[in-house]
Amino acid sequence: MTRPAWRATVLTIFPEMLPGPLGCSLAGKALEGGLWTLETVDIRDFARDKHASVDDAPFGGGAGMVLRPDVVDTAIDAVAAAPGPVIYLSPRGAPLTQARIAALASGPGVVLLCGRYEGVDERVIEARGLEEISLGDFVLSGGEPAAICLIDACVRLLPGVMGAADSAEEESFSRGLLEYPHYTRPREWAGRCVPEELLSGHHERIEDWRQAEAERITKERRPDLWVRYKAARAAGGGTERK
Ligand code: 9WO
Repeated sequence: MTRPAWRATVLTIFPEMLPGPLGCSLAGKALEGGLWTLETVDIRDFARDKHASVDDAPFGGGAGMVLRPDVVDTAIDAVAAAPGPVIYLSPRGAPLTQARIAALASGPGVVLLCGRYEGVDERVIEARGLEEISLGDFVLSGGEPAAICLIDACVRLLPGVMGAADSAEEESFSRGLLEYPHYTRPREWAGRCVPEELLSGHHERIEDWRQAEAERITKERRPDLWVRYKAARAAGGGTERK
């Protein structure tokens, strides 16, 4: 028995935004190669009236429009057979982590609801028990670019998408540290030399240097990650995720 390809289902009023950048490069090749599949669902197809309105003015007043709960609910019904959790991408969501990405990528797929305007009526979020996820503390004009980012992060982890070299030796966040610096030819550029350790050819010395640099950069730039890394290491979880 071979399991079906990982599936991304995207609910949006701008289906033409997909696959977008996911049609290029690594993700695009994997899509063409059938390693994952993409279904876009136009929320507007589930509008009830003849004007196909999906949004309305907010109760209580204020600027902008809100996506109607009945329309969004019907659109979610239409993808009931789609595999994976239904996630609403919003700045109010729980911060997305590499650990959540890894969990989603190892599952059957994901259903992503993309809001527009000022958002989605709160009642459909409650009634559906939607998981809300944020990529960071900023506001987009809609959830679609965030959906594209989330899918990209999952797809690169799917078996066969990236070279075995990369997938085996996990990067940056999986180890709980930021990435160490990278260098390529030329050995000297604009008066700057490649660190001597990397030219030494001594595998252990190179690994030590990279580990020290990853720690230095994490300490400097992300004291929050550094605290967690140290705690995980103290607890004996050398490969602890999150
Ligand atoms: C717009 C707005 C306008 C006036 C006052 C308050 C407001 N809130 C918003 C808003 O948050 N709009 C969102 C637009 C509604 C959901 C879809 N949109 C969205 C998703 N913007 N940014 C994201 C997002 C998703 C994931 N990670 C980062 C940002």
